[in-house]
Amino acid sequence: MDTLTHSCYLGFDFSTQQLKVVAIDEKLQVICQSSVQFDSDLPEFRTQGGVHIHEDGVTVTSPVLMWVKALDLILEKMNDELMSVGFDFSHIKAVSGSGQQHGSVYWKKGARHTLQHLDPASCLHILLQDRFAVQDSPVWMDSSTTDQCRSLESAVGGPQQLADITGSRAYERFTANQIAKIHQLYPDKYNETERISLVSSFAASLFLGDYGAIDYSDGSGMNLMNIFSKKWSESCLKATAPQLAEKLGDPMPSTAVLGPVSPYFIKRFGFPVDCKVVAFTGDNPGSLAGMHLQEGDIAVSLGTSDTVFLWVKEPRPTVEGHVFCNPVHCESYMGLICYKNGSLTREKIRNKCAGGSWEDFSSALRSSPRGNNGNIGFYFDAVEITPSAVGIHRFDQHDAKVASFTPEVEIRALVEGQFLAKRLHAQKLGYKIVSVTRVLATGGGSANKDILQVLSDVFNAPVYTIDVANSACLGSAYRAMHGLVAETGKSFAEVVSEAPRAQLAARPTTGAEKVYGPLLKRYADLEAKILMHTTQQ
Ligand code: XUL
Repeated sequence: MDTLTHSCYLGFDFSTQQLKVVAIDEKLQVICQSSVQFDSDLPEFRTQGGVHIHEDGVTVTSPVLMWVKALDLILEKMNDELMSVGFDFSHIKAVSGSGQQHGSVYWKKGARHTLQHLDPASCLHILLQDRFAVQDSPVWMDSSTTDQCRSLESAVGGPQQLADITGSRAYERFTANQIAKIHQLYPDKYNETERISLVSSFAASLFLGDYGAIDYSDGSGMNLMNIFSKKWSESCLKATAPQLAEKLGDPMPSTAVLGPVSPYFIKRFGFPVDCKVVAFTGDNPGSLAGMHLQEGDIAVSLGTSDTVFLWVKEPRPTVEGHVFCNPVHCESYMGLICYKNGSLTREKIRNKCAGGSWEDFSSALRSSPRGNNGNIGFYFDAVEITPSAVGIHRFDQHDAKVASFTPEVEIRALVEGQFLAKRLHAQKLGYKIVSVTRVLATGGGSANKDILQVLSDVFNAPVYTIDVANSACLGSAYRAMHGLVAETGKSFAEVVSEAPRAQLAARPTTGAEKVYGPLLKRYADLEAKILMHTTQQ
């Protein structure tokens, strides 16, 4: 094998329940992968699903040392995995990674010095065991900071004003509100803190042997960074905690090379001296890279909850959804929208209207007209996130509220309604459908061709399916590769042009836009109505 094809790149994903790693070669082929499950591989930390849910039911944390120990473990495993395919750590040109978003790590004073002088004879979790001011890191599942959210919003003039600066209104899981809580409840721990990292930049720091910068994309999930100037917002910093800017360090582009891998990795594992650490980012931005989303694309993940990622050029932050800096293209943005009523609602309507059969559900979609003769439905069994509303609301072609639909109309109303909502809220965040737009569908629901045909018609764009089981991890490996050439102006799209392609699953039917353009307008008006009557059934 020649030296070029014998190089590889590592992508890590520090997610909620596990740490994963994937290695790719120069041709972007996955050569091997490994994972550590926190609950079962590290039972001494006694987590469930990788977290501790505290007695109050709203505080959710993970032990920071568990993440460190998981890295010790996965590197040992990966050594064997690489050997089994004829590689070893000396072939690695660059590493990057992603982490669950919003979670925070509090390094104790003196920890930087420790990171810079790690003894290669010992494990990371032993070397770093007393190096954190806060042992239990708050994670994205925490919802204990409502007071801090309201106070941050009022300090900057309200929720929309905060979204205008940081890309999102205040959310409990966002890092500013978690930091404010730590400062208020444990001022000593806050004062003992030398550096605050996100899960992503904490992981980068381990590889770097120094504090790794927070990247712009994951930094957008903090309610602290101005997503346009890409600097910490003075008013947000001030409203959160004292001396915060110095504890955060300056954010950096997501494509930046942070530096060479630390001597610890060279001596302990045999990484090459010129192996680079490319900025780590959040798992959702990592997935955008893993799916190689391009300008104008939208990714729709149809799972328990539905998630939408957007590539946006000119974002318009709102109080619904999030705008992050784009992880692979400095001048662009990414939108993220979460919908709570996803596959459980689709299954409920399938059970009620199609006798539990996806086949019958599909045939109802095939035999009903596009636009559903003007009938529109909203199906929010659980309180919806986007928009904030609840209940089942059905409207006929004259916008009159009706109590029920026939099974066939109900099935189409559900599917069209879910996709109209996605298009509506994506457009509200500044998303524009352009001639090259692709809709990338993932998740369990994307297996159904008839659902995908409705998706294609509603967006008037072709739908492609893509397997994203490892998207954040794979995206990190791609980003590691791109990071090495980003400075030369080479685009991420060029670097991943040889990566496995998404498969075309549906094309829009001729005339679809004539049906769904006007329907979208009506859907938006009706949605505004139900916001005011959220308890009606
Ligand atoms: C996004 C979010 C989660 C985490 C967990 O805002 O909170 O998706 O990133 O993986």
